[in-house]
Amino acid sequence: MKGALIGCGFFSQNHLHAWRDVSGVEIVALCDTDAARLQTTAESFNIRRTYEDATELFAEGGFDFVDIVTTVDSHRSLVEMAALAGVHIICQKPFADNMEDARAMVKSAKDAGKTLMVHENFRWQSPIQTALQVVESGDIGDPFFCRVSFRSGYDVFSGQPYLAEGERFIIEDLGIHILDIARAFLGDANQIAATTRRINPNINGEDVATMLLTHDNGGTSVVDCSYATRRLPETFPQSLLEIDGSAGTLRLDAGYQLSVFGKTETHRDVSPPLLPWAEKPWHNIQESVLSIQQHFIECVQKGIEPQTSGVDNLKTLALVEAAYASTEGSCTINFSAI
Ligand code: NAD
Ligand code: 89V
Repeated sequence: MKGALIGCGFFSQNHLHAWRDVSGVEIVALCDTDAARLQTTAESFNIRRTYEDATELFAEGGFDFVDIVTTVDSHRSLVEMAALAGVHIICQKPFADNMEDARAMVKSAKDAGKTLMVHENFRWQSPIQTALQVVESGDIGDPFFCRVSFRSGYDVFSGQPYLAEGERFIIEDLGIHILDIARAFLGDANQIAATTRRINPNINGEDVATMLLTHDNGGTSVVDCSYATRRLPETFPQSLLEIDGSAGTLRLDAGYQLSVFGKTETHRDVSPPLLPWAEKPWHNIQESVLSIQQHFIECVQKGIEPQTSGVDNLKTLALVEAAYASTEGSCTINFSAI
């Protein structure tokens, strides 16, 4: 399959390395409004066709799917262009910063009969996948409580300066991943209550958030995230898990240490592999980029719905919107309201 990639910034380099590792896929064209970034990336990855304007990229075509790796404000126009051009779409998170844009993008892909997947990669991290397999095996019985915790003092702003600028920060950028992990373990949620703080005076948005979710199956999740937590060892970018089930417990502790106390009792190191192009501590995220892109291609080839499809992601985005609404109104938000 041939692909085009739009957005040659910080994170796209991981996508491009990972695409090289997906068998049967070739990225044939690149697009970025920033000519210098476009040129450097084209040279690094030896990609001949380059475009500064996405309309020209789609007009010339010659690819089966597009990988959109721009920040959120350009997603709707690019997804709609891609759908009109009749190509499959994988788009980075946050998919949208409002539900109206998100629903419009889902509709455009549906009308075009093309696959639309959101690059929601945290649930694809291999330690999280291993934990999901344990829970799905029934080893700890029916899960009734889940805590997903991401607390770090890592300086994300040097690589991604735009994160310091927006009115919204941690729930929209990072909490979105952690909420998606809670959904992967306990299913859809119908209620959320959230509190936020801004500790770092040099950014505009919130850098600490604590969220309490009620799931449709009666389960409860606590989803907590912070970029204001100086700790040793620094755990960036690990999501730690505490899952209690009717027949046991699962813990994913710092350093990728997985303990299961259920029908079996095991302690395992589930550290992600360091891919040849990856570097610590990002290797956990980088490996998940490869896994999610492989999943996208498999789904397109088999004609099946990806796990984190556009439709599925509406539920994660609704949690993000409800979390902000909860902090604004100091109240619990019921999902029928979103
Ligand atoms: P970036 O600002 O470094 O790069 C974005 C690039 O897109 C820029 O080069 C910009 O010129 C280009 N661009 C913007 N609008 C365009 C348009 N209409 N047409 C063509 N090019 C356009 O941003 P980044 O840090 O690479 O982040 C990109 C996205 O990836 C963000 O949504 C971010 O949240 C996400 N991200 C995800 C992860 C993850 O683990 N899933 C990690 C980091 C970033
Ligand atoms: O995944 C992300 O979107 C990144 C990071 C992990 C640094 O928060 O912004």
